Amino acid sequence: MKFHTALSALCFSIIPILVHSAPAPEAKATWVKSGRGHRVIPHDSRQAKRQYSNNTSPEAPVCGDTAAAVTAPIPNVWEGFTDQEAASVAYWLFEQSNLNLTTSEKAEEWDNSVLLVELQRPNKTDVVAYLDGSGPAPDRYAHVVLNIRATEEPYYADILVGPLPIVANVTKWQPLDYYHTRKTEGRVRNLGANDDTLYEKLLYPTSASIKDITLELWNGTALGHDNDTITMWGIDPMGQEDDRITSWYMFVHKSATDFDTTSILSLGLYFLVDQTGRDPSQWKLIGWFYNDIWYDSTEAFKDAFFSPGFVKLPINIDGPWATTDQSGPVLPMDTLSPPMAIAPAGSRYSVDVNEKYVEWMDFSFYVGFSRDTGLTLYDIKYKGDRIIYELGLQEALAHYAGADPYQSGTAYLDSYYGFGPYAFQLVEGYDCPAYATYLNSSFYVSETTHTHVNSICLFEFDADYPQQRHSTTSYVSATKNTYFSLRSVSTIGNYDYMFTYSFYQDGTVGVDVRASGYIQGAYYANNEDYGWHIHDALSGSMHDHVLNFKADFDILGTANTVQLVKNVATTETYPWSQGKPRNTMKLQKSFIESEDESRINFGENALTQVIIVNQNETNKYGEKRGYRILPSSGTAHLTIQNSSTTVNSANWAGYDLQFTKQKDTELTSSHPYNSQDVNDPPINFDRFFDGESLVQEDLVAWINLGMHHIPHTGDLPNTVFTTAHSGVQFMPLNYLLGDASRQTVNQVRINYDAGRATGVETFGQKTDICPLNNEIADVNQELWEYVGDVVVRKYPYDPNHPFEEVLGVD
Ligand SMILES: *[C@@H]1O[C@H](CO)[C@@H](O)[C@H](O)[C@H]1NC(C)=O
Ligand SMILES: *[C@@H]1O[C@H](CO)[C@@H](O)[C@H](O)[C@H]1NC(C)=O
Ligand SMILES: *[C@@H]1O[C@H](CO)[C@@H](O)[C@H](O)[C@H]1NC(C)=O
Ligand SMILES: *[C@@H]1O[C@H](CO)[C@@H](O)[C@H](O)[C@H]1NC(C)=O
Ligand SMILES: *[C@@H]1O[C@H](CO)[C@@H](O)[C@H](O)[C@H]1NC(C)=O
Ligand SMILES: *[C@@H]1O[C@H](CO)[C@@H](O)[C@H](O)[C@H]1NC(C)=O
Ligand SMILES: *[C@@H]1O[C@H](CO)[C@@H](O)[C@H](O)[C@H]1NC(C)=O
Ligand SMILES: *[C@@H]1O[C@H](CO)[C@@H](O)[C@H](O)[C@H]1NC(C)=O
Ligand SMILES: *[C@@H]1O[C@H](CO)[C@@H](O)[C@H](O)[C@H]1NC(C)=O
Ligand SMILES: [Cu+2]
Repeated sequence: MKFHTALSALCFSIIPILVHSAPAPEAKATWVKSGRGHRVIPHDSRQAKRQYSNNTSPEAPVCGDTAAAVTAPIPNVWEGFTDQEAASVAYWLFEQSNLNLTTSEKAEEWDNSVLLVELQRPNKTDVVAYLDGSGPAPDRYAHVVLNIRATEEPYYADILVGPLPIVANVTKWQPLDYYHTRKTEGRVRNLGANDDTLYEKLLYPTSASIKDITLELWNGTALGHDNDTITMWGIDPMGQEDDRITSWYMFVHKSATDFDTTSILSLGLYFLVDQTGRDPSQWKLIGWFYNDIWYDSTEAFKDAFFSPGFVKLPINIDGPWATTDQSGPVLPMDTLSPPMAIAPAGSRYSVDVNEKYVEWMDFSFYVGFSRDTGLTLYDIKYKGDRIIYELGLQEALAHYAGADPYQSGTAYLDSYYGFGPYAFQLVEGYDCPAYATYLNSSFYVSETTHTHVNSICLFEFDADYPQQRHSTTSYVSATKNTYFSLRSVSTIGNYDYMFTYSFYQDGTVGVDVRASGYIQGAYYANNEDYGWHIHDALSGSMHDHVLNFKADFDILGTANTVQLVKNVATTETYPWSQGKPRNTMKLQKSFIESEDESRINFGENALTQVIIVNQNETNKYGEKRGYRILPSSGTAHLTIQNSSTTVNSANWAGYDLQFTKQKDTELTSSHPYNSQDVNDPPINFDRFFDGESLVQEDLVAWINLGMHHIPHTGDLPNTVFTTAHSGVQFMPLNYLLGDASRQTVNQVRINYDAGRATGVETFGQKTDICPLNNEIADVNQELWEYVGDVVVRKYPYDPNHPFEEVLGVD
């Protein structure tokens, strides 16, 4: 989450490094590439040896088959703009002389520019009518974010342009703030408008003023030269107390290798500046902090530093310890190819690539993608009924703490940087199985559309355990656990978040987030109470990750209620207990009546079940049909109460689960510019809670996943996905009359008697498999097809020459 502050949110200096350690293998002549780069293995390759049953169809399936084609029942109303649409909006904006826009390429700190042109997703009220066939397709509007800097008080402006298509002299724009809790015509102050000047006029001169000290401590300088070996990182969010804008800066070593190591090379010297306003002459240094001692001037710091007895602390130096390449002795047999997943019959799901619509077994859904939050799933249906209207990330908070002011002041709200722009191409065979189907994602930046090819993957996977089994003295039955996943990874600065949405044959839907990449380490001095000492002068700085997801449930319609069912210890006397009390347990069932009681935690000892039910949809036994929300891996909400750092900008972070009545005006729990005004942010989630009834209403669940992360030596060089994992599941509860997974034929019953199998029932499974011989060798070949970005210029836009080869756009 850490960026050099001089980089704007839309800078792309952080591109994954692909280290080519071996020459590209020669492409083999037998490989036929399909349009999407998926392998098509010739049919005359070696046939699979083993046949498992007699159900052999005459046509052998093909390995690496992409998803079957399907046509979405209705067009995807959440899908982003076509190149043409985005270009037309960009043209129109630049024609509006009152907006006084400068193209991003030319824009400097005192020019207005366009930061975003994106589809404004339509209101649920309009979409549901359309989905259900009782209303027209919703109008399309553009959500535009302007960076207004040709003024003393720079601000970001959310505006709405439309309806589309653009009609000259007819199309209008209006402020967009109907889903903000603070009504300021969509305007949010921009605290980063002066970033370039700030380095030039304040930070480098400050660093230069103690050049003698930086040279003596670290043999380096931070002066803004290419040969600087150290640099300065500012806190996010900036200090915003008493109408002053302040920031702490920390010295760090720049990476001395090609690896992204800077976030673990802190040097332990900090300074505080007042950077309020746009006039550099008003900016000033407030003081220095080193080894737990505060100096209120540069002079005081220098006097102390050059006095006898000044304690100089050790430093963090880049080296092999910080790089991720293979190191250490090769483990026994580890050079042999490990087990790998294959799809022996090709894909078993269908995708409408144009509409980003997916069908797998009894599930279907649409995929949306946005700059702020990346992937969102819409209109998730199970067995023909919508169960969730919208499911997606809202915001990710990484809230640090420490005895030093840098860690104490850091609480990243990552939608500021955007999950969309950082959802890079996935690595086939590593991020997703090699046979997965891939979709592209696109986002607008600087009058271009960037496409990250193959940045969303879809695949079936076989869990390493069956979903059902039972043994008796005469038979054993077991069912394969095949599930379906949709995945993307967003690398926000030093950290990589992997988001996975999974669908299971019993009707369960899962959401998982995993974290990897480089930690933001703290300088170790005096931080014993805030982390572990994990390298020479490095502390694994404690922090809470809290990631908020919106799940707009529609269980058999929109009239839903949250039911709580709690196991409680009790002492009961029963008619049969002959007057003797018995210490036992029973259920306590209740409903959440209103938003006054809808902010809850999963609770101690997993005693409480949280279920979204439709009270009017009971099954034949009179039980309400519903979906239960349960953690599937640890979850977390924010430890800190009433944070001094985030103030009102992350009020969604304090509970595991929060329920509100769905409203078009309460669209998102967070706003990407909440960090710009933490006291009075554009969206203050607390304001959603105004006592409304939640009984048989359209409900939204705001669910927090997260981890209390205290990095230890095992987080070096990178945190591992293995344990940095949080997950939640939505499980059908009394929803159907039995377990839906009985429908799969991928189960077996083996009868046996007297030590022999007497019958094997495989329920009509087909076991044809495609030839597998080239599978493993091909995976490495695929890695050479990693391409990164594709960029389409929107202004000026030339449909005949749409592509610009740009990698690492700055
Ligand atoms: C295939 O079918 C034949 C004839 O029906 C049967 O004898 C044989 O056991 C079957 N093989 C398998 C593997 O099921
Ligand atoms: C328009 O923006 C330019 C900078 O790009 C600025 O100099 C000028 O004053 C602005 N004009 C108005 C009318 O705001
Ligand atoms: C839009 O209005 C301007 C000025 O009022 C006029 O010159 C132009 O022709 C109009 N364009 C269209 C497409 O009507
Ligand atoms: C200090 O840095 C300079 C220039 O980067 C380098 O040439 C020199 O070897 C360094 N000295 C030490 C003691 O590391
Ligand atoms: C670093 O670069 C600056 C400016 O280009 C130059 O003046 C200085 O001598 C260089 N320092 C070293 C140690 O190479
Ligand atoms: C992804 O983008 C690339 C490059 O523009 C294109 O060739 C490919 O067809 C796209 N894939 C999909 C699934 O749309
Ligand atoms: C739903 O059930 C409640 C009683 O639980 C009843 O009052 C109400 O009319 C029902 N609504 C519908 C739409 O059936
Ligand atoms: C939160 O902290 C601030 C500053 O310490 C204090 O003024 C405010 O009353 C606190 N609010 C709550 C709800 O505790
Ligand atoms: C969406 O709903 C909001 C809040 O009711 C309303 O202000 C806005 O105009 C609606 N948008 C459209 C396109 O109807
Ligand atoms: Cu972490």
